[in-house]
Amino acid sequence: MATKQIAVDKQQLMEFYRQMALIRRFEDMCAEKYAEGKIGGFVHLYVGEEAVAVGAFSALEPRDLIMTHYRDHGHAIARGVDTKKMMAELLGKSTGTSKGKGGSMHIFDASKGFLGGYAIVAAMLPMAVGLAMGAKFKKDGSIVVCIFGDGAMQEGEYHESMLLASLWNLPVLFLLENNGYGMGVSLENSYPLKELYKTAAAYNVEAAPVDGMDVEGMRQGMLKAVEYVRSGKGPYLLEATCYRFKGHSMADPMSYRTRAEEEFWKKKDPIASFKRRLIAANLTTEADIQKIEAAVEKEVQDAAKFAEESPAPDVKDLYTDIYVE
Ligand SMILES: Cc1ncc(C[n+]2csc(CCOP(=O)(O)OP(=O)(O)O)c2C)c(N)n1
Ligand SMILES: [Mg+2]
Repeated sequence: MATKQIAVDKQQLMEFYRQMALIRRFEDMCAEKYAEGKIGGFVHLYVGEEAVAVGAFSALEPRDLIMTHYRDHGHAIARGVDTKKMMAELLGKSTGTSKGKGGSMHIFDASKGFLGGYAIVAAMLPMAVGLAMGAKFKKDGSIVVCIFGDGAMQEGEYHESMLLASLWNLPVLFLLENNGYGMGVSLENSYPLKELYKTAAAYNVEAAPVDGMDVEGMRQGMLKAVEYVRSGKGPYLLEATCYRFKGHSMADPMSYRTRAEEEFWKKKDPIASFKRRLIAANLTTEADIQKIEAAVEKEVQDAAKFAEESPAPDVKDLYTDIYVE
């Protein structure tokens, strides 16, 4: 493995912190705007899972392509999608990433290789396989990363996609976010296997588990997976164990899990624990962290202001960006 890539300098560690803090604060603002009735449709927050996106995407290159599910704000931010355009999209404004026509579940920015949030569980898995087939034909060295949940893993598309990706030796990295729940149903009550990465063996696909609450661990697990896929060895399944601190969507009272379980996971908070590690290793100070938090606060306030002040799409826009004019 390319060890020089693993060595992360102080600046990069602080950047991991900034990105995770930005995602957390952005999500809090989404909750506020949702409560004010300014966001239509569903909003699924990524709070608690920040280390997965930030650690994972730090191992990618700009030419790589990403597809994900509806819990997509954190992924988009970690990929560098503009937070102003994202907030405008959430508020249905014409300045949004998809001119306000996609909303929370469909953040899309082709310039960043970020090919969408998808609302239909597991629907992006076969599409990612198609993209990977394209990458293989083009021989451009890119890989495709497809993010999906433990609930999606139980859909037929997962198994079909693993089968074809393996059979055709495609450059696709399946990144499974195992947060233990699909809506209000626990993995325990819905699947007979705890270690989901083991399902890859049925398709002769290389796989590994990784701690999704640890941003540095995530990066290392991803670097190994990315190197494998990019070198042409075929698909890879990386299972990140994590926990969503909030409900499935904003409309979820979370009556299906105990407060004790939530407390157990909150002790592993990926941002708080990373901050403790950085300070203990003398890599940063409380004052430096405060500076980052202040910059993050400003960015999110600016994003909210931009979104609020942006115009709604025009009625005539109902007839644009569609297949048939
Ligand atoms: C095909 C399909 N079936 C059901 C739903 C309703 N639904 C939305 S999210 C979800 C749970 C998915 O859980 P998981 O894949 O673990 O992702 P997580 O929400 O935990 O991030 C379900 C069943 C849907 N959107 N699409
Ligand atoms: Mg889940």
